[in-house]
Amino acid sequence: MKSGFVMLAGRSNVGKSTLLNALIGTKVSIVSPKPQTTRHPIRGILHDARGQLVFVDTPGVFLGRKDRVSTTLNEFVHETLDGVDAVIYVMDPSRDIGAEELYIQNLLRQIKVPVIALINKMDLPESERSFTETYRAVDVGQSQNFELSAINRKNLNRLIDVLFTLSQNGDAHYPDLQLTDIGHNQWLEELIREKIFLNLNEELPYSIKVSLDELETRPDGSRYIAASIWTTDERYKRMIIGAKAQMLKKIGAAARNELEHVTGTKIFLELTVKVDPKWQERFV
Ligand SMILES: Nc1nc2c(ncn2[C@@H]2O[C@H](COP(=O)(O)OP(=O)(O)OP(=O)(O)O)[C@@H](O)[C@H]2O)c(=O)[nH]1
Ligand SMILES: [Mg+2]
Repeated sequence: MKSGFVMLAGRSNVGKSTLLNALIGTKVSIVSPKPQTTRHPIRGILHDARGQLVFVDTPGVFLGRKDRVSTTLNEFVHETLDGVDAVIYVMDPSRDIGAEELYIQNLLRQIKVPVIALINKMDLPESERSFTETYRAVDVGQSQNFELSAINRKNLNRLIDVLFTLSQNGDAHYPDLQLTDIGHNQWLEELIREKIFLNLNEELPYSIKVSLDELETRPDGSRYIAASIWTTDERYKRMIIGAKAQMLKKIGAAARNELEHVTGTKIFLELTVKVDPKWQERFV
């Protein structure tokens, strides 16, 4: 059987996580319009009669911030570029090439693994993807070029075919029902973090961490979930809670609705906002 490791790389916000979810067919990795949504590498596993492809979704290359989180992310991208069967370099035709794009292109030119250059978001009207031609001209020594839309899932099968041809024969890395390497609890934390990202407008989300405190299935099948939202400053805490706790309610309702939809059970979700200026040092 074929067994391949494929890394998704690219600038923040180009749609790597959306593409991962489309390839796996279920929500493995959270998605938002804000940069640096993905904070830790997350694997999604695709099973097929031909074998198995393990996709690694990575935090987007983001040079704007020099704090600990982004430094760690960029180091991670450096370290993991070697040792995979293929890299999919995801590009967004609605934004011009900038410093981050050049930085990642430079990295990609240095690696020996086959690179697939993929222009995403092709569902956007032409007027909104003004830089399509610029990206078509990109040369990082790629072995293939793709243009598709992760949102409407066009052309994914052709991409999967190519990835299987690039993969080696080998043993499966994961059992055939396993779709991701992140555990249930971590996925819950991620889902709550996604709702924070989607609802808050400020720079704030980068200073946030969600941790699960309690998860209990009650006799009637409903679930009780308690989680903490950690932030670095009282001022941020007030923003997350919002006037009359409206913001926190909105975040909680969005997470609860999605969880009820996915699990088909009633969910009670209790969120508490906590301040710890040093959470980044403790958790990252
Ligand atoms: N129109 C359109 N939007 C897309 C497509 N793929 C992703 N997006 C949107 O682009 C935004 C960023 O998507 P993500 O999947 O979170 O991007 P990412 O590359 O994982 O970003 P980071 O995790 O921050 O590195 C979201 O608002 C997505 O809905 C697509 O094919 N078409
Ligand atoms: Mg992502």
